[in-house]
Amino acid sequence: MMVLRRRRLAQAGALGVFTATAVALTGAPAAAHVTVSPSVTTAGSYTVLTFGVPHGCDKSATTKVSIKMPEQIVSVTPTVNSNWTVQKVMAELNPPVKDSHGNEITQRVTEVVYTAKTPLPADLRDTFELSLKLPDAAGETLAFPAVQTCEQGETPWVEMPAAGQDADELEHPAPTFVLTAKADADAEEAAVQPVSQTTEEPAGGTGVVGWIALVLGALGLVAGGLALLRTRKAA
Ligand SMILES: [Cu+2]
Repeated sequence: MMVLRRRRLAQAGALGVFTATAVALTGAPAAAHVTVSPSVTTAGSYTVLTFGVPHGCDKSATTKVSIKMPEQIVSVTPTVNSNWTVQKVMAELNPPVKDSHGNEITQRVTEVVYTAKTPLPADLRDTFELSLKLPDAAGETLAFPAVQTCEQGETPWVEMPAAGQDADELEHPAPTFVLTAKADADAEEAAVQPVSQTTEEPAGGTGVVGWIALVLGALGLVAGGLALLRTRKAA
């Protein structure tokens, strides 16, 4: 009796684990929305933003993706993608600003539009990379509202969470990320410094070994040369 009950309990436990895993796995697609992955998030630095389009509008293939730029971003260099044509939508900048080379910029990029040469099937993924300079506003959230147009319908990835709300609760969250402070980036970099670059050459360390190897190598050469000479003489 006791054994039977224990077996039932174990089976129930296993079933529980299986179900939890299944739910977690099935939940994954919902989280795979149009997102942005910055190469760096450091305020004021250059970065490459990768926008991923992991699925269509329900079962419909994607024909166009337009990505809006935050106000603070002035110029953008989109990466070409052979499946798509790319267009930059410009707007007047009033007043004009100066770029890092002192050149006057009178227009800013408000939107980047990728149009499919052949529609992207709903079960395939593609990515778009934009190179740009991040604004000097550490701690600020940058949002890139994107509209995904499909053969049937469209999906506006433009929702922003209310204060204190988790973006995961939104059905169509806008791609966003938070700018980080340069100090954090420097600290992070210092933390991952490879040992070899920071430490002094240990006394009697690898330098000496190097010298020995060199001398031995030279000796080997000389010996080899002598042997060659000897054989030639003998011949
Ligand atoms: Cu999704």
